[in-house]
Amino acid sequence: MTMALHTEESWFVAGMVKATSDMWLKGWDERNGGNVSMRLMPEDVEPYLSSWSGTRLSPLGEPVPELAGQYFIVTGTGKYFRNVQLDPEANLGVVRVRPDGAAVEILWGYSDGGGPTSELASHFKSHRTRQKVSGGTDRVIMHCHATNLLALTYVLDLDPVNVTRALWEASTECLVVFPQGVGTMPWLVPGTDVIGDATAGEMASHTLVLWPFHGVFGTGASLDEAFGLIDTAEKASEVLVKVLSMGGPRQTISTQNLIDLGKRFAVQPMPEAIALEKWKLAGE
Ligand code: 2HA
Ligand code: ZN
Repeated sequence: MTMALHTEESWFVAGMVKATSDMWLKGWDERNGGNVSMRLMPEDVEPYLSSWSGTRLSPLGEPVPELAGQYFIVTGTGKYFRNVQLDPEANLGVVRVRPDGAAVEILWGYSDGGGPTSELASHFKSHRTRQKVSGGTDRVIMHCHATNLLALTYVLDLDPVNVTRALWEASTECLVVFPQGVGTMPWLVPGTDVIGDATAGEMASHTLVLWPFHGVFGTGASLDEAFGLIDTAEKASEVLVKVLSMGGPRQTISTQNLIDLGKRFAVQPMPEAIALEKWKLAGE
């Protein structure tokens, strides 16, 4: 007889605990701020399936039939990232999308009766888009309130090309880590299908999407990749906030420097952001 494995000891629960704990310690996820989802493959869930007895359903606002049958581990609605490590089973859940894509089955977790994040529409619509454009490689969607990225949305001209160029110049590694640049959108009400559609639309051509005056969405093949992406953009934003606070840049990375970087690291930088001569603040 084989013993059922404990879900709390799985690599995916351990990974979510580490990601949410690190995000809390970074100061990106006050109170119940932020949410993370990761696609689990059949071989990831197989050792645990027989121990999952959950039968609760949680409906989706708009169906996502493209994700039918897929498994995800998702942070819970209203949950505090700082508490995930204390009780993963109450703060996280594993769900499977129903065959019609109109609801998810809660297989494990949300043990106090909760459900998946209020931003599930943005997550699932973004998963749908990233699965298409990455050929299935991208498995993580991560949302948080990264402080300096959020602060910059109050002063930068929010055109995606402008934001991309400003961040690329704020730290040398940025162009290499997000060559496709940063997507943006107008302020929208969170927790809706409207913001979900806008986010997923930007995710078609960017791995990072800014929600003005709110936060950021990032994607990647793993929790490390999505976290590292947001961390890199947030670090550059912190530098830029300091530079602006010192009166603005007196010198910077040049267009030729950016082109050379792209060549050395074999990435194709967003052409419009290479072509932009000078990024600007809002109203300039
Ligand atoms: O989960 O961050 O955008 C709380 C939020 C909503
Ligand atoms: Zn948020």
